[in-house]
Amino acid sequence: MSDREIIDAVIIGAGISGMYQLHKLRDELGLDVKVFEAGSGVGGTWYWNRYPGARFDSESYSYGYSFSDELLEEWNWNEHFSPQPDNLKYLEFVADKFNLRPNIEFNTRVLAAHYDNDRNLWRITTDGGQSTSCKFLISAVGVLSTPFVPEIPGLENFKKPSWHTAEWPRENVSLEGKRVGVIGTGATAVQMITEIAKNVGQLTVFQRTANFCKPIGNRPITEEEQVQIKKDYPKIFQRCRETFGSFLADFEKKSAFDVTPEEREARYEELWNEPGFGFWLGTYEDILTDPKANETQAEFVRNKIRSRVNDPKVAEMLCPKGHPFGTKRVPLENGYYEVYNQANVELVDIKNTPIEIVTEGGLRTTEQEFEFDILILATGFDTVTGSLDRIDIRGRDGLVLKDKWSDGPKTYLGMGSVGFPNLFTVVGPHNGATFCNIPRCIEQNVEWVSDCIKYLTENDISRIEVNQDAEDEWTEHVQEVVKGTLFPEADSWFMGANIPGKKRQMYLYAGGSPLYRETCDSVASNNYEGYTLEK
Ligand code: NA7
Repeated sequence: MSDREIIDAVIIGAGISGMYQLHKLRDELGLDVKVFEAGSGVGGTWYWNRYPGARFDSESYSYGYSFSDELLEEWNWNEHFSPQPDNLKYLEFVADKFNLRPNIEFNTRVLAAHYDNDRNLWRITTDGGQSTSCKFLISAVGVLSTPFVPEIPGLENFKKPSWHTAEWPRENVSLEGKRVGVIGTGATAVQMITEIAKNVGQLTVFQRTANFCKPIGNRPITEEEQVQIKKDYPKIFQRCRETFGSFLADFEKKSAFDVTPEEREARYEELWNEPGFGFWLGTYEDILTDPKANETQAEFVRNKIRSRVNDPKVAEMLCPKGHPFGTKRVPLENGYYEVYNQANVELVDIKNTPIEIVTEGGLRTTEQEFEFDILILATGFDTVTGSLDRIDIRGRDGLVLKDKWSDGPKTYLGMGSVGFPNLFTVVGPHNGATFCNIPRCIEQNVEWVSDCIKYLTENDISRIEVNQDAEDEWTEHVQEVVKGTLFPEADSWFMGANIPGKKRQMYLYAGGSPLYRETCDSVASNNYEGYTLEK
């Protein structure tokens, strides 16, 4: 197979990161760039996740791109927490505004990327059977982009329609009057269940682990607010640069026990009623480190659930008990708990009464048989590493990335790995962008990579590779950061614990966005300390 072409850079994925990376490299550095995208359109997460109820859990105006004043001026968000159809329109608007599509090859999945040591080139093979060689390879594949379908016995036997939430049918499917089964109760399920419960005939939700959810506080943006938001953009983005997770909310600089129980309760109530993530990432600073402090907030949520769900037995099933509050992603909801007060909705605890087998028309637990017309899998993703693992990435001397990471990822800054020269893993494992109001950190990642490529180009450097000691230190630091926190106690996707057989460890960088940004900046200003650069 001969190279179709040799270009400066290939980007894998045309989601929020890939689109901005293309704009930076092509329009600011003047490079010859190609993006390969498996979908038929731009948008990544917001292209694939079309399930009813899908929306931002970040304030819309803190989530969009910040790099273009013109774009900020031209785009109006309709709701404080924008729904998927609007989010996709926004990303399509960005693609048109910056004329990104001509450099994107849609409906094209990257199968392999092999590094040619002699020529210092990456050779990319796609499912179209063609190959492209490039100097720089940037993976922008996202952290929640490989749907996970668990091995539930008999799943292949189900004869009626069934799909994963991230593969919601493009044609309009109506659930009206239908008997629907849903497996999973994560952030996706919480959004979807609330929406579909409005018109399904019968809904059966199979829950393995109850989650701590919190009201989203969404509403339309008024005209006056629109004007104010535009004025406030510099302040909004400045605020996001300073907070731990680049959200508008940030932890208080006090312990949950610095105040009286009454004051604490009042503060929880206030945060509960505020829109967004303040209740999770804007609470007392020891909530995610001190089990006793954590329990005060966990019990507050359980009491809220008990007050909203009529049947005390169902309420207890919905009360999370096996993991600390906030150690799994807190789903934001809008009437989720009240769904279980509907006569046509049933909650089934599959921790105590596991699914034995999926049948042709439903499923059987150890207790009961269920029949549906449609089965929806809201079972999450092979997160963070899943999409990289599915590409045959081979670096120097044929080193296979998936093999190198079989015992957990090893990276420097979550941006690169020893043995893989000229590869940048935007929002990769261990990257600060993984525990972040993601577009804020995507911009940081993309700008850092672009500056680095500019530096290499201007200095005639043909190859950049992570040093072993830098990788060892960062990889250890990523795990160190969560020692002494409660995160390791939860079976979360943060810990890789949602995928059977996956190494259990922290896959995200939880040191906070400001520290991550500072570290990246310092590496760059010290001539890419921790890397070897070769002419
Ligand atoms: P999540 O948060 O990983 O949730 C997946 C759900 O599927 C969760 O309730 C799981 O239960 C359940 N699940 C997974 N495997 C099984 C099996 N084998 N049997 C029964 N139930 C299962 O994915 P989401 O899509 O909701 O959210 C992902 C992220 O997207 C979210 O964090 C936001 O950042 C946006 P479990 O809790 O593992 O017991």
